[in-house]
Amino acid sequence: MRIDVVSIFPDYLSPLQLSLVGKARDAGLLDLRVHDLRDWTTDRHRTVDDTPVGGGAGMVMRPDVWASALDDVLQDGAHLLIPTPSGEPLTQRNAEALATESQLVVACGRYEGIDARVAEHYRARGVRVTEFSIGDYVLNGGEVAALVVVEAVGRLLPGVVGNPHSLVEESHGAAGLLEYPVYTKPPAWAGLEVPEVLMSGHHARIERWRRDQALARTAARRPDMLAALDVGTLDKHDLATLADLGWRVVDGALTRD
Ligand code: JEE
Repeated sequence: MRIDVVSIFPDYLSPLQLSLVGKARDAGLLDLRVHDLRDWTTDRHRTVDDTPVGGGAGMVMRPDVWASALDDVLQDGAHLLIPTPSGEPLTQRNAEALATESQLVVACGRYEGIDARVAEHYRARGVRVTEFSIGDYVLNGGEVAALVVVEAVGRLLPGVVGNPHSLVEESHGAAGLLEYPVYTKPPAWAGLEVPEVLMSGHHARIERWRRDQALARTAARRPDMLAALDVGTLDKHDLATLADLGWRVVDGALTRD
């Protein structure tokens, strides 16, 4: 896969040389190229922004400079990704789909964002364009979102994760619950014990304990995920655990008491 990232702060993307994504690059699975948008400016001051039409705070990135850059970088069949606070949430499902693409181009805006006609223009030309957000908080630009999407996609490329079993486990575990807590040695540390059941060697009891932990964590931290859960994936013991946590099935969906 080829990924191009275009930004006025290309140095912000230097973490991509490291660790997991760096391994994908070294292995030749990922051709990652970072570009400076200002290389496509033509004026003496290398201007990339202008005032918002209709008024308002801040500056907006000019469509002409962006189109010069994107016309050069986009290959046939590319998927253009535009981070924006008003985008659709980036999910593991999106990352899995993006991992099958031949080229991703991430257009990192700054200021108040990129002139909306850029997305419109490339859609009209038949380019797949996704405006996405990494969460409900406001960043200063798209660079951190580019790091996030490159890491999320990069680790899914065949041959990148050291242990392919962990990816299989992920697609199962992604059955709509948060993960159970994990422990390593020593069995006692800082006055805290590893839960007894994990040392029992009793596989069925361990599985049940982990499932209950996942249910309790999800109830406490992500009640939205419980409410959206397919109740058909829950067994009798799950429902008993959830009842103890104050959740029951009403009209085929989990509801808080
Ligand atoms: C791309 C510029 C900064 C700040 C206006 C009005 C928006 C843009 N999850 C995410 N949070 N933030 C981004 C993101 C931020 C960006 C750009 C992505 C380009 N900025 C910027 C403020 C505003 N605000 C009030 O509502 C919130 C616009 C992002 C992602 N992905």
